[in-house]
Amino acid sequence: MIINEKEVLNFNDKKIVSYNVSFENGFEFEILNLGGVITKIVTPDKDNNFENIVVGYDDIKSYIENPSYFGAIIGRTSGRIYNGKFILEGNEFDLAKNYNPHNGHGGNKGFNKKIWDVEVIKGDNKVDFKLTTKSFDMEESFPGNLDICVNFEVKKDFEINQTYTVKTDKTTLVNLTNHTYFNLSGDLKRPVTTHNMKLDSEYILEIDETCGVTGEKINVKDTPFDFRNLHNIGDRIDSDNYQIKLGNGYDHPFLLNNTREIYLEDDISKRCMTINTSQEVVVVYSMNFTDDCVLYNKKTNQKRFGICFETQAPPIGKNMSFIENSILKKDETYIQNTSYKFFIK
Ligand code: G6D
Repeated sequence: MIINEKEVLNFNDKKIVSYNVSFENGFEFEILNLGGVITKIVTPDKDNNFENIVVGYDDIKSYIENPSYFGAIIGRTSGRIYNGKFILEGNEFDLAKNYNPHNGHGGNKGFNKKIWDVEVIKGDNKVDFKLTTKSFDMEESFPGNLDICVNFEVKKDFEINQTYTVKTDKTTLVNLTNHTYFNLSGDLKRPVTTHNMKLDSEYILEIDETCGVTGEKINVKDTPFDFRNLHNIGDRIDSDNYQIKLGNGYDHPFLLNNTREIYLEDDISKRCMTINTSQEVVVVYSMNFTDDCVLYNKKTNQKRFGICFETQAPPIGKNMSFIENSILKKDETYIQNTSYKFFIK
């Protein structure tokens, strides 16, 4: 295996560094210290063409703003916190309403904007990329000093295991995820509407017209959200379903059943992946909006060119619904895992 560290940008006197591992079998992974952004996951298609299966920008400078959170670690919290406020132990906290009228993805300067410390630990047929950082008391108006570690164990046999660990010195909210957009066609050849997905989930969390979670569940039976059997992603993505219209596609938290496994395949390249997680929810986001940045396929039309599986606790909805799922107390350790496995059908 070849491990490569490279300064790719100097921004405000901060070094943006990429960390890359490529194995003898062609599997390749690359991550930035900026936001823990995954810029490359390279796997073979049925004809052994090795191509990138994550969405990314053409110009590395686009990752400074990264309006779509490509590949980034999301925190302190994921998704929207309804009305950008919460009450914890009798104290009210007012957050940035960057997802007006809600707070989203940790606020104006969430974990996707941090320059993480990166330790590269070489093992037998694997490399651990150990990302650590701190978040200080009242940073983005959240209480508590946090020590955060996100470890990416990248194994030669096309596997990536993420472990998220957080400790706090006072009761706070923590709900981390990864915001990688996957596209199994390889090098963004085709939109993900050509992919098929299987997801063991009977309920989604209802969103309202502000895309905030209402606190109610909706059974997926006879809806475009039923992926309990393998189903094409594009088939119902623009259907006349109220929740689909509110999200402008898929942008909903799915409550995972006990298997907590998601399967994605591309019938043309025959690339497949499974996601397994300790988390109780996955927000499936079908890239329903585009930002103005150019992708590495030199295109700006990004709509539906990626799909995110934001494994997490349920977003905090109306009337602080689900807040208990994101509370971390001083004597507790937040620890969650999500793994990716890539293979050919
Ligand atoms: C949109 O509503 C979606 C979010 O879920 C997503 O994370 C973001 O775009 C990138 O706001």
